[in-house]
Amino acid sequence: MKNKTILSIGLLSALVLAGVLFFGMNEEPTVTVYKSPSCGCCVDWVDHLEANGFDTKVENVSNTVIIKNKFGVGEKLQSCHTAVVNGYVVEGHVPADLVHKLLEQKPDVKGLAVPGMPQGSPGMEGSGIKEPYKVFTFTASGKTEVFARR
Ligand SMILES: [Cu+2]
Repeated sequence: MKNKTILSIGLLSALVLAGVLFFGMNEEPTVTVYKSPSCGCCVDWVDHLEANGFDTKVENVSNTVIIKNKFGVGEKLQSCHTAVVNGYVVEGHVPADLVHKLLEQKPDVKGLAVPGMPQGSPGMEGSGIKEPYKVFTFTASGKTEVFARR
């Protein structure tokens, strides 16, 4: 009887350890967000990422254009903030579920972008207006494709 109890405890510990390892490995990577210090909707987008399982690191920069040029975000794709996660660039108010999808599917692109700041996109809900918008993939050479419509 005693041996059985010890065995049970052993099995339970092994299961718990396996669980910790499993979830540990599935943890989402940190998203580094570059934004200007005064950007409010950028902070709201960061909150949206956090609420959807991402760890974030915010870098306030005085000139976001330098960052956009550095990460190859073309003029037509530009928004307020630029983020980097697992080597992918995420420009603007991209919904978190699409960032998860990007990291799962690992397409051969530079990143995702929501150009401008569409009303109703994550972090842009303030007005209550919901404007339809497109989420694009873009490549280093500037080729874009529609990844999702919201
Ligand atoms: Cu914004």
